[in-house]
Amino acid sequence: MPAAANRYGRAAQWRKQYLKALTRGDEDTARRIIEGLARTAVPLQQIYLSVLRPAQIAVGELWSQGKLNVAQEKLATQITLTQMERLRFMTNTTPSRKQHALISSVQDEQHYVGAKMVANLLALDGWHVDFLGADVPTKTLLELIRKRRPDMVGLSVTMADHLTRLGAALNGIGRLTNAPKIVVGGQALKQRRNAALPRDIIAADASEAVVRATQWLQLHPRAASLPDYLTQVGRRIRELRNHNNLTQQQLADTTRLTRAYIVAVESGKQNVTVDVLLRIANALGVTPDRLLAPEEVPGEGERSILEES
Ligand code: B12
Repeated sequence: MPAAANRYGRAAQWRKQYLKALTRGDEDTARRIIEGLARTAVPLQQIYLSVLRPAQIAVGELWSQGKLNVAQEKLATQITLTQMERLRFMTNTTPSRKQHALISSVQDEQHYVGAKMVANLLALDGWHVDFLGADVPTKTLLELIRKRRPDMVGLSVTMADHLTRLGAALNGIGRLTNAPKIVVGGQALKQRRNAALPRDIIAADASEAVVRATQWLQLHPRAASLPDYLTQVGRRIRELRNHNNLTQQQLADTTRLTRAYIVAVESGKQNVTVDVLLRIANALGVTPDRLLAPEEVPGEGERSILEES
């Protein structure tokens, strides 16, 4: 098995073990798992999005099933936040550009792990970052933005009840002279089609926030490597196929390709021609650019680690 595949296969196992450590409140084991991943050169972004985030979501599921209480949920979250910081310090995050981002959760919003991920990934990308954390009163947020004049403001909202707070903050920022770019994210915006917000300011996850930020400010538009790009396109196709309730075989039949070919495309192992891309896009009811753009599929359900075999 190629080193990378092996590494990511092990990452899936470690994800389960990490969740187990969280549910036991076992910080030592959690730390060892994360250190192990970092040592085998799994990128910080991957650890955040493929290990820590799913584990936190699974903790939420266990809490809602009454299997963990609030104290255990809080302990798990503190363990995760500690690992995030440790990873940040293990990686060089000295600001290497003059761009400045300010990241915050909206007023009343107590959740801030996602916002912290965005802040840390931007720092890793060389940004100066002010991270404000949870429940920042809108009035004081606006005052600070006026004072510190960030190039970009990132706002996080998890609970749908707090979307009005987000609206108030956006209105306030919009009225500032030389208003900064805005990016918003968080679970309350998952159904982005339903959100009464300009689509282009919503980012699906922390890594997309970084991509958007670099595009907007025309910072080093990063040329993704071909394998990375194919993986991204493959993932998008799989998400859209699931969204359309199609099996790989059904997609293969409609596109006159084989199932093995679809498997290879979805796993980023197959470089596709424009002809194939068009056929797949047509079968999925989208334009080809939807397959190429780094964008979340609305309504796509994530598989929980609790269900992973
Ligand atoms: C830990 C936790 C808490 C902690 C938060 C502590 C902290 N420091 O953050 C505490 C105990 C305070 C808490 C409180 C509550 N919680 Co809570 N909580 C969670 C839990 C288990 C984990 C959150 C987390 O760490 N997620 C991991 C992060 C990384 O994911 P994320 O936030 O989605 O972030 C990603 C993206 O959304 C995006 N993103 C996020 N922010 C931003 C910002 C920008 C700019 C961008 C670009 C992207 C972006 O990027 C991130 C990385 O990809 C979740 C479970 C879950 N599904 O997430 C429940 C959960 C969110 N909580 C829930 C509930 C119900 C509550 C309470 C109402 C419980 C109560 N009755 O008191 C309160 C609400 C408090 C409030 N007023 O906000 C529900 C929400 C259900 C719903 N949608 O209505 C969940 C889903 C649990 C569940 N399964 O039912 N909670």
